[in-house]
Amino acid sequence: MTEAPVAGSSTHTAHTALRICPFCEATCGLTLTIDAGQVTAARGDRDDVFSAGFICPKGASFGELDGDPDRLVAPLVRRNGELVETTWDEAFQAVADGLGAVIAEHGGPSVAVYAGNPNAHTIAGGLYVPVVIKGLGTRLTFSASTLDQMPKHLSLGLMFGNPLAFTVPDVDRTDYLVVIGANPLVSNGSLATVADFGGKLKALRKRGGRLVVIDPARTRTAALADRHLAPRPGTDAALLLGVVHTLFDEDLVDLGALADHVVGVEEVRAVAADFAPETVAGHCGIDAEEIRVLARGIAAAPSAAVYGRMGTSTVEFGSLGSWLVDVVNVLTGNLDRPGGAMFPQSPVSSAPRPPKPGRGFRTGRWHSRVSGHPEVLSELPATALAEELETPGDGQAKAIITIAGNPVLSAPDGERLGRALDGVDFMVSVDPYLNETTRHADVILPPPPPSQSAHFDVALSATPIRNNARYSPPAVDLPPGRPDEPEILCRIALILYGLGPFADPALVDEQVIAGTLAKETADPESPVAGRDAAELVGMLAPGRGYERRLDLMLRLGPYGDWFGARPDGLTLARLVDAPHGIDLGALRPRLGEVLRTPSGKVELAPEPLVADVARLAAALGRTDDDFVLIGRRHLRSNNSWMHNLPALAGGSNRCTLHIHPDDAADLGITDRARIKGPGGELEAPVEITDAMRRGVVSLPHGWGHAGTQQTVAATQPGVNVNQLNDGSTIDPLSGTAVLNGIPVQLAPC
Ligand SMILES: Nc1nc2c(c(=O)[nH]1)N[C@H]1C(S)=C(S)[C@@H](COP(=O)(O)OP(=O)(O)OC[C@H]3O[C@@H](n4cnc5c(=O)[nH]c(N)nc54)[C@H](O)[C@@H]3O)O[C@H]1N2
Ligand SMILES: Nc1nc2c(c(=O)[nH]1)N[C@H]1C(S)=C(S)[C@@H](COP(=O)(O)OP(=O)(O)OC[C@H]3O[C@@H](n4cnc5c(=O)[nH]c(N)nc54)[C@H](O)[C@@H]3O)O[C@H]1N2
Ligand code: SF4
Ligand SMILES: [Mo]
Repeated sequence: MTEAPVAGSSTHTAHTALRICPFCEATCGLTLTIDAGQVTAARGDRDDVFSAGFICPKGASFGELDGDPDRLVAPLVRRNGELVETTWDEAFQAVADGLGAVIAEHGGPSVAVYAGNPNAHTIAGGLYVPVVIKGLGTRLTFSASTLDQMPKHLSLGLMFGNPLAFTVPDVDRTDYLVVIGANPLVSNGSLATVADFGGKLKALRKRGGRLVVIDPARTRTAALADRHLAPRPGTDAALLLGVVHTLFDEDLVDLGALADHVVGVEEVRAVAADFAPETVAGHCGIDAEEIRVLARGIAAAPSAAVYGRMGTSTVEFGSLGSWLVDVVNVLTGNLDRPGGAMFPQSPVSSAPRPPKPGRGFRTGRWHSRVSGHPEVLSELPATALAEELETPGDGQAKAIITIAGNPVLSAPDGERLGRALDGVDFMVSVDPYLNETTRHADVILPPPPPSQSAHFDVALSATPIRNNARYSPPAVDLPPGRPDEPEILCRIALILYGLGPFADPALVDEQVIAGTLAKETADPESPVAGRDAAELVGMLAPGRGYERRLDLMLRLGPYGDWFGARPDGLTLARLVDAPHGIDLGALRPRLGEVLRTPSGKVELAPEPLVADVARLAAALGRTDDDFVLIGRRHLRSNNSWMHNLPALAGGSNRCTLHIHPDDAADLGITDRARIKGPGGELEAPVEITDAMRRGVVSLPHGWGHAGTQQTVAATQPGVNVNQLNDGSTIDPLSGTAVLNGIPVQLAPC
């Protein structure tokens, strides 16, 4: 992947290398300039098959992010209460001793795991976090998913029998896009992998399409829209029920080609009967006629897609909202058709099997010990982590492994979580920074920076608006003796398997490979049915364990070479030979391949969701005198871990409260406000802006930096919005924290 030397550098031999950006879900291809092992510049790779040169300020700061002097270069272990640098061997020995002692006394299931957001962006997160969890045999697994998209997994699971069957708006081809509770111009998109989302929205409007944005704030995305509706926070599910009601009421339901593949339409009609636009208008703070116009617009468009994200998900009725987004897509015939909401096909998913009914999707196969929350996708709510750590008794979490997560800032009531983390017998963190969470650890194992890591989008290959496959080998060699993140996680797994801290990490991969091939060769529907597993193992590219596993997944996948059966198919070697990636074409209808419900059809009215509507009905009459708090993201930020770079921090990227001018005047608030929520009180500087709906204020998350080694972040720490939240309100079906729509009281200070 190393290309020609860069001209004009006489003393160094600078060169360029291509690298997929791991900093958000847009997965842009970058061209890095590398000088003496340091990334000195980054620009968009114009030849990238997916992103075609797009880059944002974070990608452009790749070098600074990669070379941040506060990144840990050596592991830290706690000695006499202090975290001090040590060697890798000593660090892994400390992990073996510390976890070993807990496991000997209480068993692997007493060790909790918290996996954070960057796992969605690394090979290690995709391929090795599951191995660590399996090695523990623990049910105490937590992740950022219950601070984010778990409602979507739940609704996809119940509707399609597959919680990973993401419905992605076909932004390139749609005639009518409804963005509800998302701000892709700032976030660059989420659960819809789109490079240059803003450019594509402009293109949509230029070709005569319509963009409707539903958001209590006039965001940058809303500013681009033909129509902006600003509802009260937390009311998307009611609003969408009003849309569904209108579709039935005005005879606009038309399933088109889906008609034979959907059950539950009449149940949905019955559910929506009580939610006329006039009934929900007051609750939503939107005129009934606006809701009807929205429904008519979606129904009348040649193609349309409704796309919801954080504002629809991390709210009181997040599962209902996530479900209703796709209910509207189905009722208007827009699911699984070009221009609608479509199912991408990941190159590392299984090759399609013939359509057949599945076992469906179930939650609650076990429950959390303290509050009895149902498991969802084998996870418990992140808001339940602290109580599982701190409540004594059988089944208490005695140790924890955090991987790429900072829940002390990102989850509600981090102060309590921090105390709980201090109370465990042993804590390991795999993280490049000493931060608000990892400072509680006994051992911190820092992965190398992105330039020294290979990249493949294991998770995000399930959500692109155009199918593709791209791989970046490390752009810079790892320093001798430094393990990459796959190796770190493999060595933890080997400790858990009882093989000690110094076993060969490749053992993990060879075991996974052998297990996968044994299953595939025995499966009559597999493309390698009946073949000799050992012979297939021998055909895998030599290389590091993760390379062999990626080769395996690509070759068994829908575009794979099926181990020679389709010689033109994908292998890792082919991806390496195509450094700008391989385009696999526009999304195509594939509902039959996706569906795994017991009925073999789209289940439009899953019982748990229908039952939850009663909770929503009860909320309709509720009026609140308080203000309502929502979140806010910034283009030059990423959750909690990008406030440490001079190029990204500062300017408009500040931890301030946004409030409408009339609200500020009523309250006598000018430059600072005191904010009181269910979990605590904070003071923050104020920015007065008519972009906010009246009665709604926003404060970004990921701030409140304290007690860490992030020197730039420490100069502008901000406050931790999640300290206003005690975490007691969750979306009950998915266990997802309510992060948007929190009642707060405001006062000047
Ligand atoms: N109030 C409020 N709270 C929110 C949100 C909100 O909108 N409002 N958003 C929520 C959402 S959507 C999410 S996803 C969560 C995020 O929740 P978390 O994932 O818990 O938090 P992050 O801030 O993303 O922390 C990422 C951690 O990964 C580390 N890291 C970065 N790169 C790597 C890597 O390559 N390998 C490893 N091992 N570690 C790495 C960073 O140093 C940091 O410690 O926050 C949630 N919290
Ligand atoms: N620059 C940047 N990019 C990021 C991140 C980042 O921190 N910074 N984080 C990444 C992560 S982890 C994620 S999950 C994605 C999130 O991607 P998005 O969901 O697109 O990002 P948010 O800014 O959280 O957008 C949520 C929007 O919902 C609105 N909202 C709040 N409450 C409600 C409500 O009740 N109803 C409606 N309709 N709207 C509401 C908010 O005003 C906000 O504009 O972004 C990713 N990309
Ligand atoms: S949009 Fe996301 S993937 Fe693209 S350069 Fe920016 S941070 Fe990286
Ligand atoms: Mo997220």
